[in-house]
Amino acid sequence: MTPVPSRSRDVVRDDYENQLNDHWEDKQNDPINLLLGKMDGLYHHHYAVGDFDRSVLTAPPDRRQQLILNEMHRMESEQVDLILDGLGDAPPGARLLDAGSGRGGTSFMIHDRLGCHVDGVNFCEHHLAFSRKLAQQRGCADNVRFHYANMVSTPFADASFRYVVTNETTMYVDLFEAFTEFARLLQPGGRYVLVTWCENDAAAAPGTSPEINAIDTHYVSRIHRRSTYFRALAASGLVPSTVRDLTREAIPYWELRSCSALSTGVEQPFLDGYRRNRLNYLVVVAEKARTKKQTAS
Ligand code: GPP
Ligand code: MG
Repeated sequence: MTPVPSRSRDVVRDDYENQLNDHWEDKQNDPINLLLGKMDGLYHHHYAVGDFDRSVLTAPPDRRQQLILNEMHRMESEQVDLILDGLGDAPPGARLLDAGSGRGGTSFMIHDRLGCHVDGVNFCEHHLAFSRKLAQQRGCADNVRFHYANMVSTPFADASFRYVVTNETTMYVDLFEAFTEFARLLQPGGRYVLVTWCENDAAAAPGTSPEINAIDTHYVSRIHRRSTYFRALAASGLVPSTVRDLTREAIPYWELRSCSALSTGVEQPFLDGYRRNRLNYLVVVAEKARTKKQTAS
């Protein structure tokens, strides 16, 4: 197995990225993710949409906490359907970039379901070692590879991917930089599927949402405004074909998670942010625009 390199200045480039890298390198004992992943080997670093089985909240006390965790894991795994639906009928073997691949849950699910050849990028070293080991164990290490790289500046050739996905990772990057990179990597007509939480410009002036500030502090993130996503997509030649606002649907997961003994304190800001419509949960599918020359050939 390729060894994971230690922090490189080409990859972790500035003070903010160093701080972010520290945050993730320090987050190695996170039972709310590890205990869920242990159930079936799919370790996620994203949340979920849709309702939960309310009966878990009134289950006998000795079983209740485990049932809550089971339900959270079911929801987090089903959340990947948002991406799979956005990809549509990807031909087997198509190349796909998972930008910000965490411990690999989304990459493995896409590979298992669609047969895509997946490259995940991440600059958290223990996440990389973890996901590479899982790929070996799952017998898919030739087709699901994890690279030490910054998602806004990857080592891949122009037009080498048919698909790019980001599953709740873009709150860590400059969107103009990231989307320019994704457009470079995509083939003409290639597709980008974005799932993210973002600040609703229509509800709050920049920097004035206490919920958003609390979430940013918790995760060392920089939540972007909804309008910034669309400006950055347009500036990069990525043309949205579908936009889904799933803000209401994002609430139940946080209600359930608030009842878990493993809750981390970030639940209330997410609940308040979504309920007050200051935080939005979006799924966007965008295609790379073709140039005149590409259209003619
Ligand atoms: C938190 O997921 C996810 C983010 C802050 C988005 C970026 C994720 C990357 C791996 C880059 P989590 O599952 O780690 O949060 P929690 O521990 O609160 O469940
Ligand atoms: Mg989690």
